[in-house]
Amino acid sequence: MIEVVLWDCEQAGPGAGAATASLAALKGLGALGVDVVVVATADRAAGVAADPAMTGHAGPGRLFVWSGRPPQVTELGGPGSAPRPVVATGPEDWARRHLVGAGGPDAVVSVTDPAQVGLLLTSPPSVPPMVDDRAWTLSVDGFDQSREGDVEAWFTVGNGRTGTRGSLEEAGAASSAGCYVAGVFASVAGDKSGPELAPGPAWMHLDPRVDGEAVGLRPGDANRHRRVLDLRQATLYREWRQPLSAGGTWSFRSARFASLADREVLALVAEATVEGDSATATATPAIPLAGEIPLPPVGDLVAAAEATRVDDHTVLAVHAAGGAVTSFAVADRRASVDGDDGPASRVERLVGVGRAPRDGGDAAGDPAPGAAAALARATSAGVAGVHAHHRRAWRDRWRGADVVVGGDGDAQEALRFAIYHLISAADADSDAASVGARALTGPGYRGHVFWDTEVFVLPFFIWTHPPTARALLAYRHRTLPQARAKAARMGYAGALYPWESADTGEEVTPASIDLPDGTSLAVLTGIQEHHISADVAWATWQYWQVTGDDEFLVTMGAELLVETARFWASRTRRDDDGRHHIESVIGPDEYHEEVDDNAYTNVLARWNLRTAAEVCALVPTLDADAWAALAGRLDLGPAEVQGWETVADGLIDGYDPGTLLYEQFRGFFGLEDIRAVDLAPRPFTGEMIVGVDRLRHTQVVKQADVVMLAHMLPDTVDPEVAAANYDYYEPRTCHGSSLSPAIHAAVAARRGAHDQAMTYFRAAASLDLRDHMGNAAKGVHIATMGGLWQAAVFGFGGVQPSRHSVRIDPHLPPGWETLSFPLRWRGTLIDVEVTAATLVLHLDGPATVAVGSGPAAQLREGSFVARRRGDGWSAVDDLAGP
Ligand code: IFM
Repeated sequence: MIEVVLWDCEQAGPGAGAATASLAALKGLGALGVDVVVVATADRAAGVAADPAMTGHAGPGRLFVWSGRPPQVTELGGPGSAPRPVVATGPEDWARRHLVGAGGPDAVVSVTDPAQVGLLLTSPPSVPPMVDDRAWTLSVDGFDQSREGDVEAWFTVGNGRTGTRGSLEEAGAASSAGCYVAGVFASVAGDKSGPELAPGPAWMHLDPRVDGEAVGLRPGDANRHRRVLDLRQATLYREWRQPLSAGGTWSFRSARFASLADREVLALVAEATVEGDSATATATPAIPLAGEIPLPPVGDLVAAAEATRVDDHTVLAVHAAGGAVTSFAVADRRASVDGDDGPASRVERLVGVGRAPRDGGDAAGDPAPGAAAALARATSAGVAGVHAHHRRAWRDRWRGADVVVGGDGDAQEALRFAIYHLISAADADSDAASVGARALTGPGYRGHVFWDTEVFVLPFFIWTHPPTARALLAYRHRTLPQARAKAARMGYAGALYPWESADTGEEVTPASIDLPDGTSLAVLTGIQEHHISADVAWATWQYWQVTGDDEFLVTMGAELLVETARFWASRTRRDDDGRHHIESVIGPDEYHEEVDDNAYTNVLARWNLRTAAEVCALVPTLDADAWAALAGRLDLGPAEVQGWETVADGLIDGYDPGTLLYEQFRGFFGLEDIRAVDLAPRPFTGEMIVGVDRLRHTQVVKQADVVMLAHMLPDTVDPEVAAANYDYYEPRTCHGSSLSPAIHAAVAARRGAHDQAMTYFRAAASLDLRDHMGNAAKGVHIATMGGLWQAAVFGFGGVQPSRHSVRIDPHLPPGWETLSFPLRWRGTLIDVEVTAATLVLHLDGPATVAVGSGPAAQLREGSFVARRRGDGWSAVDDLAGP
């Protein structure tokens, strides 16, 4: 797919008197989201930039002028349109590095006249062509009812505001179609399982018919059925050809997406043809209109649902139990066209989405006007225009996030699948919702938000798209009152975040769950799993360290850190000997409940207390007035901050310097020492293999617990200690939680234990794609997606932030010939390219970077190289140097 056109205007120039065809093509390319780089000599560049003919270009594609020796680039009409010197060997190199990243082979093309490409692109087919590039697609051929739920989850198209499962347009028996709107939960009075993401209308529904007869996909007679998720364009394609009982062949193509450029817009294009023999030659395929979209049934979750016709569109309103409302404004443009193989029926469907969560959030009242306004925006752009803006938005996101692995196609596929779902999961423009454990890809965990978001998902956004990370932290800031209320209810100060939350930020963890044998099992996580407060604090600090967003620290971050520190100060108990303890908690390993001094909880609580104290000293230097106001509002004085230091110094952490081991909690080493690795092939569920009653008396661990510490606090848990604890706990861990394998991969990769790292990386990579946990149909495990990215970037890439610099110390596993990824460090984009022998960094601005175990160096914009020296790396040299 062409993404950038390099137009060498020296051959057919656009200067004074640009050819009309070229200008029209230029605008056409821009409208399709294609960037154009006009390549001019230095003397002509200024003239080109000033040519009025160049200013009629309205995007979403961008327009640049490249001039050589020394090379510089001007973005016409872009931010600061002055020429900017660039480091690149030529315009193509620059375009790949700055505009498309890895892209596809035909992403950048050079022409002497843009009309050459413009003619190809200005009238795209109504259903965009499917791409067939394994590096950028996930495809499923045929139709297997038993896997359909998994496929629906994998093929979700989402933009953080909405998520639509990849169900067939005509649904079918095996389908659990779902469309969710972030933050819109149904709440049924008396339902002890808490609120649940409310079902939306199946807006992508079509009811294909031939001469009034429904056409359905039947497993046996689907002679060609293929679905392709194009990860780069975030578009789901389908092609289906099937013999009809009356003779002839039904042929159908569709494409759908959730716009990333305008999160309130969804789109679907479908085209059906009947290729007839004599009996069906005149048959008319039909795709019924939006008025026939099924609404979710009125029942427990849905109080009312109605479809009304307003002007030229249909409005589908769903009133969820408890007060949340969604409105979908749907317009179909329908046409009968002459397809290549006979008369075709075509539908172009645009949808505007509005939402009003139960309360809180950023939308209230009637969501219908918002939906109608979104539909009007989409209609004026048209499907092709909406798609162009969407592709453009995704291209920018991939440019800032793509991880490229050379030599390992499976790892590449898994990483791009993970990044696709991460970007699809979160909304940078709103704090009305956060990312649920299965994002918006299925009903798993009812859409509830766990620590998965802060510890597993947020790091990806912190390093690749800070506005999204900030929005997710803003959700925690918005819900501080509920976290304070939970702490107060339990007799503590500060903020105790709910173990599970939904739209309002209240604790929504179920109190119990019903077991198949009719008994009920108490769920204690909502009462005892308190580490989530420190997890939120950790993510807050990570965000500030990596972005340097002082305004966030002053307006939100400091309050989050102070209130969570206050919680820990009140949560500890002081012994007569002056040591502090945290009792009756559940750590990440949920097989052991009600434990005392869980190492993970205590070490993070200590870190939280100390970091909050540091922030109390730092923020006054950033904005004294804002700090005075905050300290006044929170009634915070120096004595309280001093008290945090005392508690932190006294906190027991279970660490034994003799063995280098952290005891997971007090008494853990005295439990029956059976090892998960000796019991059954992992992963397994501890309750099933060990037995519910015995499990808590053993050292079998559900998921990374002490090992999490090594991952999250590498400055506290040094490499030798990390290795000792990994070696102790890894064989005892059964990975009964999907969160575990990727973290083991990251920790093993960081110490250079490549076999273990790759085993766990592959386990995490196949968790959803091979359905290792048996529940992929309920939605993709978004924490695993974030964990995979962390395993690649923090593990194999060896990236680690510190207060003043970013350290990069890669360890490539055998089989990975190259590993490349972009990072955003304090506003500077750093492209990291690793091979066995070299580490190359391209910076688009200044940054303080440490390589290997060396000291930090101040680097400026440019390209730098370090070379492998034994186990480590040399200092960096200027790549352009001798
Ligand atoms: O947050 C996790 C928890 O750590 C283990 N059980 C599943 C939750 C949601 O993914």
